[in-house]
This record gives sequence, structure tokens and C-alpha cells, in this order.
Amino acid sequence: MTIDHAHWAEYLATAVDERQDVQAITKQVDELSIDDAYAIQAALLELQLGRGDTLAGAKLGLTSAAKQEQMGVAEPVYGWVLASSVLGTDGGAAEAPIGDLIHPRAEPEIVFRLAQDLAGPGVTREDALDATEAVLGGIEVIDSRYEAFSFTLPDVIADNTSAARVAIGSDGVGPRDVDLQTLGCLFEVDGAITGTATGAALLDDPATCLAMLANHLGKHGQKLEAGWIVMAGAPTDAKPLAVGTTVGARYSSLGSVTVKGV
Ligand code: 0L1
Ligand code: MG
Repeated sequence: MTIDHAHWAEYLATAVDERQDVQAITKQVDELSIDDAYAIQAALLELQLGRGDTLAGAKLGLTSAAKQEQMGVAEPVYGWVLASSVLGTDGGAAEAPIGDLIHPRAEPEIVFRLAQDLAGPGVTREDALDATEAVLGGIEVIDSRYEAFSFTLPDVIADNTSAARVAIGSDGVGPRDVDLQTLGCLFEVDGAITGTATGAALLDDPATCLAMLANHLGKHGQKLEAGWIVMAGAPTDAKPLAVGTTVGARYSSLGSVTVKGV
């Protein structure tokens, strides 16, 4: 069965626009390959850029063993960060209008800001650090477009890895001024701790995740660009974000970030 990438990209774009969850694509087609899923993701991005949005960066998801086990997969997923998805922050505090989203969840993110382009294949951890200007703490708001936040791996790839919003802290440090593996992260919902982790939760090292993303894009003739941000993936579980809920991520060397649902 041939998959109509443009059709499914429109399907997901409409779900975003109408803030309406939709049935997973894999419930409607016989088979959705990973390649088809990335082709739908690319068509979705093209639609969004065609409407005037721009790229602020890229992201990985499912980089922690916990999330991979939960999904029953052994590889991360890769997606895009639109400029329209970046929340303004004031001293690390951001607000996310919940009415613009379907059923948002929030999770902590270690974020790289690039000083140089990074183009695979062959990118190593050291190359990734050389290209990085700063490492920052962040919070990603994910919002699967699928009913009940339920999907298979190809579904979530097509849906740009559930990307929706991101808040980035201001206390960045140089990539070699912090031990990324022992970097601590504590995640809270309304002041109650829901998860703790270190950077090593992300495939042993967040910088390895950055290199993997550059190498993935290299296979498709694409690269990470200077000035972009890159999210390495969540080291702890995502938690629902509702109106009036405040989530916070406290990092051992990167300060704190909060997002309040409004
Ligand atoms: O950013 C992420 O880790 C999202 C990965 C996709 C799975 C999910 O929506 O939880
Ligand atoms: Mg994430």
C-alpha cells in the first residue's frame, strides 16, 4: 500500500490547528514504515514552513532507557523545533496557554545551543561539543495529536515526536564547563518532586544524543545549523500540564526553568 505523505501531513496539521485529537495513522493503514513516517514528518514541516513559520532547531525523543522500554523500542526519534513553539521566558519562567493545545504534558530537557553547523555522517561526541555554544536547562511541552496520547513508533515520528512548546532557561554554561553525564535534574509538579535523573540517563551522554541527531540528518542530506537549539530528550517522565499547574525543572549547573499552564 502506498502511503500518501501529503495527505497524512494535512491530517496532522489540521489536528494541531483545530486542537483536536485524531486516530493514530497506523490504525488506518496496513503498514507505516519508519521511512514513510519521516516522510510524513517532512511534509508536515514543509506545510508549517510554507505558512511562514521558521525552524528554531531540532529534537530527540525516546533517548532514555525508561522511555524506550515504555514504548518497546531500541532507538530514539528525531523531530523539529519550530520558532512558533518557543515560549518566552522571564528569568526562566514561562507560561503556556493550554487552550492552544490538546492534552499537553511537560518534561525536562537538556538543551544545546549551537555556535556552528553540525553535519553528519561521522559526527562524534567531541565534534558535537566543539559545535556547541552553550548547554541550557529547559522544559518541553509535548502534545501528541493522537487520541489518548496513544501511538506506535511510526505514528509519533510522523507527528513530529509530539513537539508542541519549549521553554529554555537563561543560565547556560559552556559545553566543557559541565559534566554532562553527572548533570542532575529534578522535575516537580506544583512543588512535588516527580522525577530525578542525571544526564547519563540519555543514552549515557547527552552529547552522544546530539551527535546521533546530526548523523541521522546527514543521512537525509540535512544538517543542524549554527544558532539552533537542540533538545536531547527527556530524562524523566512527562507529566500532564493543565491550567493552573506549574512544572519546574531544577538542574545542578543550569539553574531552573518553570512553565505554568494558563
Ligand atoms: O520529546 C519526547 O521525548 C517525545 C517523544 C515521543 C513520545 C511521547 O510523546 O512521549
Ligand atoms: Mg522531549
